[in-house]
Amino acid sequence: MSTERTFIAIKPDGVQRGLIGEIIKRFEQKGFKLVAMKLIHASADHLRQHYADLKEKPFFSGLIKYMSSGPVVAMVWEGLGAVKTGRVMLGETNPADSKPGTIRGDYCIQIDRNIIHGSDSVDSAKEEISLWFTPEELVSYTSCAESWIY
Ligand code: IDP
Ligand code: MG
Repeated sequence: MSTERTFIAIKPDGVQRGLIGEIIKRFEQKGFKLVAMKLIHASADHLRQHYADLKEKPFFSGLIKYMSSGPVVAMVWEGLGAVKTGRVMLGETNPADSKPGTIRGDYCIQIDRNIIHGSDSVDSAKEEISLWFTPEELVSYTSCAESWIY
């Protein structure tokens, strides 16, 4: 495993339902390092770019409407295997297939209201991070998760 960065976003329903703290807590307590974070009401155009690979899907317009319906918490988390482990922490795309203990398994029911996004590969993480953040917004600091005793 290598140190990676993944793009995680709490979707509008997660924000509206008061799940920001719970979700951040899981990534923080897992041991990942928060590198960037902002609350942002993204435009439909921005979200069309973010989900460009899904533009032919029948649910695409509904997805853009959902994602632009309110603010999202956009974050970058860093650590060993952060992309793959982040996806495991999220659960499956369909909450009905997500095991208890995962974020989607614990907090949602519907595939079209599944409260959280996470990059699915190191390459897509890089693209998503550059879409949502400027290089200056990626903060450089040392966390306890990097100190010698850890
Ligand atoms: P992922 O978020 O687990 O990576 P993707 O297949 O990339 O799943 O789909 C992106 C998002 O599109 C999902 O998180 C979900 O919000 C929505 N979505 C995926 N499949 C469906 C569907 O069949 N109906 C409605 N929305 C869907
Ligand atoms: Mg995806």
